[in-house]
Amino acid sequence: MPRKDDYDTMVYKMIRDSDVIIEVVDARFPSLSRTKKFENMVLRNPSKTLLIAMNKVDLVPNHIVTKWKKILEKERISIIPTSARERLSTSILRNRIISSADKEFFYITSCFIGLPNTGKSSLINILKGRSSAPVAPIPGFTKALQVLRITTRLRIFDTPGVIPVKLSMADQILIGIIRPEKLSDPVKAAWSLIHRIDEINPNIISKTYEIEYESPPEFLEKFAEKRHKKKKGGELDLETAARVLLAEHTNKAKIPIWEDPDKYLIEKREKEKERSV
Ligand SMILES: Nc1nc2c(ncn2[C@@H]2O[C@H](COP(=O)(O)OP(=O)(O)OP(=O)(O)O)[C@@H](O)[C@H]2O)c(=O)[nH]1
Ligand SMILES: [Mg+2]
Repeated sequence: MPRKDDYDTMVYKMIRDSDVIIEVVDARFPSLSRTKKFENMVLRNPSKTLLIAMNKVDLVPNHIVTKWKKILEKERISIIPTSARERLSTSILRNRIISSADKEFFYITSCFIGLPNTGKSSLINILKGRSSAPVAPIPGFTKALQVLRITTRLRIFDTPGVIPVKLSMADQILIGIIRPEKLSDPVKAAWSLIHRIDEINPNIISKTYEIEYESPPEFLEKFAEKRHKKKKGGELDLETAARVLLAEHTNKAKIPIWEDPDKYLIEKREKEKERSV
């Protein structure tokens, strides 16, 4: 498996060679799943265009998607809310890629970048009209660059997802970009997921699983009980329960959770105020 630096270098090269760069972010976590480092590389170069596909909008209520779109457009970024699953706005995306490219050149090269599991390969497959880029509910599924001819004019590069260094482990688990089986301590990872979700929406886990709890460890114990995850001696098998919870979140998006756009705006304004003092 290539090292993180190799992934970064690969993505940098792709951006360098592309006219239009599509950053695919998860519509549930539009702020957390952006990679500013790559965005800035595109924005520094006036001959390149950055489009953000806010994918998986089927997992978020419409009014939240609309709010995020407005907020990010104020930052002068072109946002296209999409759902590869429900084939929403995928032709809009294709047309925007083609219309954004420099008209002088007939051939357009574009690349899809973003965190693992955001739906890059799924979107490309829809643009192409048949499955060509392998897709899986497994973060880090695309391992190497893949070039796909979408039309005679348009070539698209699919890139492996890159995890930004700045993202905390709790946020990586929240966004679902780490394979649950790769976590060495699933119990701690599950606690941290529960804690992080409670911070964003304190009632959503108990509503989803119909379990009342005071703390993440208590939730996991009750969850193990409810799912009959027990060791041979009858003792609760917290490790298996934790893996089930993590897999349901990462692979099936079972808990309806998303970043609050209003909170994002408040925090952003506070940061700007601090900077101006
Ligand atoms: N609900 C929902 N799931 C989606 C959508 N698009 C993709 N997925 C699912 O998300 C998972 C990851 O999709 P991929 O297309 O493999 O994602 P990727 O960004 O190419 O992932 P890497 O190759 O790991 O970087 C798969 O289980 C897809 O079915 C969407 O619009 N909505
Ligand atoms: Mg992929």
